[in-house]
Amino acid sequence: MTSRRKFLTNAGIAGAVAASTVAKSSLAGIPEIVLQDSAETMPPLVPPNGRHYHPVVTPNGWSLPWRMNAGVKEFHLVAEPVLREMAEDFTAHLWGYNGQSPGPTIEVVEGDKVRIFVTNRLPEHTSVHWHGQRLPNGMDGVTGLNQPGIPSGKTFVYEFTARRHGTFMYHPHGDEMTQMAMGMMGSWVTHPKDHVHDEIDRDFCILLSGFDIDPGSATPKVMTMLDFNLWAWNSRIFPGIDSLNVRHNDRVRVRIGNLTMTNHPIHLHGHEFVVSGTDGGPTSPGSRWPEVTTDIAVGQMRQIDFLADEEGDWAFHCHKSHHTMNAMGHDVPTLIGVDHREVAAQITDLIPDYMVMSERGMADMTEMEMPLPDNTVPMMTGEGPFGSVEMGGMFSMVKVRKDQAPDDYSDPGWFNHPEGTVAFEYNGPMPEVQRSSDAGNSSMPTSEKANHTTEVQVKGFEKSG
Ligand SMILES: [Cu+2]
Repeated sequence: MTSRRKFLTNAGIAGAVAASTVAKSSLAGIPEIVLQDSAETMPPLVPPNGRHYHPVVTPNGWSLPWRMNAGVKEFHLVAEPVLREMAEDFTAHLWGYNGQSPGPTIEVVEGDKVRIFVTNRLPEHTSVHWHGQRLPNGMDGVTGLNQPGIPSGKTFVYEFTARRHGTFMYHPHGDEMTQMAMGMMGSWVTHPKDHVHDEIDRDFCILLSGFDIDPGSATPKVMTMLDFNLWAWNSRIFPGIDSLNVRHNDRVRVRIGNLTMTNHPIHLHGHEFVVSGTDGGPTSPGSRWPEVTTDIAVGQMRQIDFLADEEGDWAFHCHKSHHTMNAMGHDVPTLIGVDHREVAAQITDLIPDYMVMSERGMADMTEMEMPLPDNTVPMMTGEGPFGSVEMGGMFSMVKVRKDQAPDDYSDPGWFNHPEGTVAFEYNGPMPEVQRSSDAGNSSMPTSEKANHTTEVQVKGFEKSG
């Protein structure tokens, strides 16, 4: 989590970057390259020029500064290999833009004329597709179809007007499978030119991505089709994903784009939201209904809005339980000798029914007693105020606080529950077990199988009297 002190330091750096890139002396040639070497959440980039808008915050990310050149907003994206800290003690060798994966969020206003210089520092050609935008066909970025690929070392220029407002993405459209598996993608927000957007107090941007990186290694396997083992938000995995920190009664918007190879049902605890926008733009108010989970299909964007009117630390995560786990470490050859599970796997080859891993559920896996290889995050982890959260991957929190200052996005720490509002242990007598014999009138008849009961004895659990 981003500490308050670190966050303020970063606020200073981001402010300086934004100011320096609009220096009048540099208004010739190509815009300077702004790199980001931190995976911390940067504060919103308040527009230094152009039309006013309410900027977004990209958790564990940042927005790209621009320069204004004769009425055109000019950005400079650099496609390049990057080192991305996906969580503490785990850094991946990815490809991205301007120092990080995902690339910086690009924010413009509806009607803005935009020029994006794309410099390719990858070892192969690339291109950028501006997913969801209305633009001239030759600016759509499909290698071979709309343009030649941008060769290594070359810079191409894309020019178009941001014609409609909404949530967009950008990603390569040349050797797409490799380049997206390596983390090349970014968010794009076109703010409306009227101030509809001011109805929102906090606006967050999250890109969903999937990686296949073996424990102990650092480079994704790019040939993987479906069996990804790391599920990321903005190329971060829990417990590395910063929480979304808001003030009580804030109107909160979260824009989520899916550039993985599967769908993600994104679930918010404690509140209902509406889908206020899709890939195609804002939904009409009459078409919205309250939900607590919305499924985001491959290639889609969803914009959800809710009123943060319940204080606390609310889980916010993908509801596919395998997507809230990190890579499993039990089949890693380097662990042989200390890992009883590895032995179990070999025994399983001889005795198929032999089981050791989940005798008592998987919670034991949380705090693995064996040493992990270097550069790896445990499968289920994350220390909360009551113990391990037993999560990984696509999991974060929305922290709602009465005393969060309006412009403060920093982590307020754990929620201080009012007395008597936390689930507690019952210590009284247990009633006798009563079995229901009322099958009802319309139940299906049971089969005529011999009725026998198998009692499972779990070692270490004595029957309580
Ligand atoms: Cu998911």
